[in-house]
Amino acid sequence: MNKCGFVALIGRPNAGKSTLMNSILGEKIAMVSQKANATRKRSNAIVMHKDNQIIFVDTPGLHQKEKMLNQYMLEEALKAIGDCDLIVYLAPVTDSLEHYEKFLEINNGRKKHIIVLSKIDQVSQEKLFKSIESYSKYADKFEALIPVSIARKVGHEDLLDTITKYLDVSPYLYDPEDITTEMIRDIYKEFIREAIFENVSDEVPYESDVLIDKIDEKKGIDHIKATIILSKDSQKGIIIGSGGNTIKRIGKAARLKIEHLSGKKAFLELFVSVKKGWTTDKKFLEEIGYK
Ligand SMILES: Nc1nc2c(ncn2[C@@H]2O[C@H](COP(=O)(O)OP(=O)(O)O)[C@@H](O)[C@H]2O)c(=O)[nH]1
Ligand SMILES: [Mg+2]
Repeated sequence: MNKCGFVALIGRPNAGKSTLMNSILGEKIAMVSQKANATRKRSNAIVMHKDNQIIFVDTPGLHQKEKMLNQYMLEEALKAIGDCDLIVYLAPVTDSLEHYEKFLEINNGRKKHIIVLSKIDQVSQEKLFKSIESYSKYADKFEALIPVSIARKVGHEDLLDTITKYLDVSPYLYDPEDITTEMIRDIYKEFIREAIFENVSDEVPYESDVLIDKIDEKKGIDHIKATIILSKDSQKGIIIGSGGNTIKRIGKAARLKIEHLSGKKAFLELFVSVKKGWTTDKKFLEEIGYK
């Protein structure tokens, strides 16, 4: 009698959702960044736990929707709530209850949820207990509250056991050998975007995207061509850097992530192209997959 179901990871940007998903999977497939709003699309990880299959759906996070791209990102999170069997709501232990209350409003009792208090390595025991206590006010709203630290690898087993408890008996939906239903090109795209977030600051990462033009799988080495899309001409110099230094660093960082996942050598060729104001260009957003 195995269980199987979809679990949406919901929480504000930077709560640690992507980190948690990667850490549970033990493979890195979702991008993690110190900067908020790095995750744009839903992605998933298929995790086998004691013969049960949990499909985690990582989301861009709940946030205000000013820009069209942000609006898309919020909708992605809402869709994940609609499609899942259970929500894991991530709250950094230092957050006030305000974010959680907003989530309660959005979810409106539609789906059951477990609260994960994340980043507990950042506070004292005393602060942790205080935080747990503050959530007890809403004890009738959530199924369980689990403190987790990815940095200290605390809470995983407990979380997976608890999730399993709230899933239904069901045949596996995916091959237990698979780790994700993502296309490899979507994962590579996220690796390059993550490398951009790591290497350039200010608005450039937010106003850039990546298109994978070609993946040529050759014996012993994969040849990947990708284009970095920017929204202003002035961003070109920033991405390329003096003597091409920045784009070289981006390319190297992304290549290492790709090689780590594929277990193979990779040759990554990066191009740069400017598409003025793309983050508010509905047609172009659709063209590159934000439908
Ligand atoms: N100290 C600490 N930092 C964490 C933990 N989990 C995530 N982070 C950091 O929090 C930041 C945001 O993480 P990310 O997974 O991208 O958040 P997301 O926007 O919710 O997907 C990153 O810099 C992570 O390294 C944790 O358990 N402890
Ligand atoms: Mg994320």
